[in-house]
Amino acid sequence: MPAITIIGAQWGDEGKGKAADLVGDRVDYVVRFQGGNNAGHTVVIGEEKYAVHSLPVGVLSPNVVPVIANGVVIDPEVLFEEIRGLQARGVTCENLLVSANAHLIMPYHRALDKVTERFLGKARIGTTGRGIGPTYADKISRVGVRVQDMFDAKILRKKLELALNDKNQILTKVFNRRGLELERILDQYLAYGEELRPYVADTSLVLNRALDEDKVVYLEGSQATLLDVDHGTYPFVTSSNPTAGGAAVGAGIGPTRISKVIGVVKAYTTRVGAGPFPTELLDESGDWLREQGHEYGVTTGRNRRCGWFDAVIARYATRVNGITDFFLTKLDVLSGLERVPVCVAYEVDGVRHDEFPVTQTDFHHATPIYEYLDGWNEDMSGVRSFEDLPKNAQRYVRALEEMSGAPISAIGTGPGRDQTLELR
Ligand code: 2SA
Ligand code: GDP
Ligand code: MG
Repeated sequence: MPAITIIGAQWGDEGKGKAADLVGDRVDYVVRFQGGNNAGHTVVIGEEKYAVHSLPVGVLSPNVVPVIANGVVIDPEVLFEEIRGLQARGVTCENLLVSANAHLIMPYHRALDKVTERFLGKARIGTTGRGIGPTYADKISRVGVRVQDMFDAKILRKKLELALNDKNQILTKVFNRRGLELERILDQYLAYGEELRPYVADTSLVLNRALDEDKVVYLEGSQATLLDVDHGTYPFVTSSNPTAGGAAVGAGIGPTRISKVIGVVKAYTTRVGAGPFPTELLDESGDWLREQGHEYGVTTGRNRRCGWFDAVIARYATRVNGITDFFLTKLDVLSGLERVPVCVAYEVDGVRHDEFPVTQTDFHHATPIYEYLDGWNEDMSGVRSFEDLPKNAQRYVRALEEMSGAPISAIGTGPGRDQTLELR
């Protein structure tokens, strides 16, 4: 059986958690392949609401093996807290597998993320402050610390000496902060190593063997296409590759193993943190969407910026990810509008752009060209088939499908497990 990838098609928080949970009983492995505890994926099961940050959503399905693969960055303390929190609610996490090659978020990464953001002032990215960027920067600079380093005290000490030489200089001399103590971090991470050891595996080998045995592997993306360090709105991005190509690298499988790429897309758009956002609504319509859609960060609690659906972005996501199917979420949130604006193209300095502009400068100056579709008022939380949706909601879905370049194969009509319409 092939691998299936699920990715965010916009700026994150599209409802990937819910989409991944839905397939829980049909897949064998659910794999996080990039990002870290900057993610916040919500799953609502009956009356219970779960938010997972470091763990894949598959941890909530008893027969699934959850995997944290090589492309992820791990803050061990946060991971253990999350595991303990879930265990207290009866979720065992005992099948969890963690790659020996995943990089570790260290205390100096968190410190540097926070002070850099403060230092940048108005130019800040609006990161989650979890140390994600500095950890990936060290990975690429070849001075990162990996999970397997916690099993070798000598190596860990050497790596920490090298890192702290540099980081303490920056923290104390540039940012006027206190330096960090090597022995303390060493002891802490050696202890984490022992706690993590039972979960550590060659996850690439496990996943490849599983695929050889016709098992279903589900690759669960975090963040989203426009937060991708290569394809997103750089520099207002995260430091990994949340696009579908990143799934192969981050999980240690070949791209030919992936046969399906599901793009999760919201019926409108949100963004957390700084950066350009052409359809953003700074008036009461934006507040209305935030209230109706409960658009607040799952990790940091920040207000999400809200705007109308942007078909240029959806088409771009289809292109850079090779999306085979869309999962359209939160259609229910739009009930109550007389007309629903959809951005079909941009205007930049008097020129129409049907595709994502080549330069960020143009994207910053893009103003949306809207088409207005007729709205609907009916509550759809109890609707269980496409044909039972209000006619104008059906037309809205078909119009988005037409503009986005890939079929919509599922629709979310509420946060619950049963509030999904499958179309094909
Ligand atoms: P970072 O911390 O280095 O990854 O931040 C860089 C940018 O990436 C954005 N980012 C996110 N955007 C949406 N959702 C994310 N996860 C949380 C959630 C966010 C939260 O599910 O709600 O709770 O605030 C997420 N993670 C990173 C971030 O806003 C920066 O723009
Ligand atoms: P993720 O980061 O992509 O997993 O998304 P988040 O969990 O951060 O944010 C999505 C939010 O929308 C969560 O609170 C979900 O419970 C909720 N949600 C997901 N799908 C739907 C839907 O179809 N309708 C409504 N009303 N809420 C949804
Ligand atoms: Mg989220």
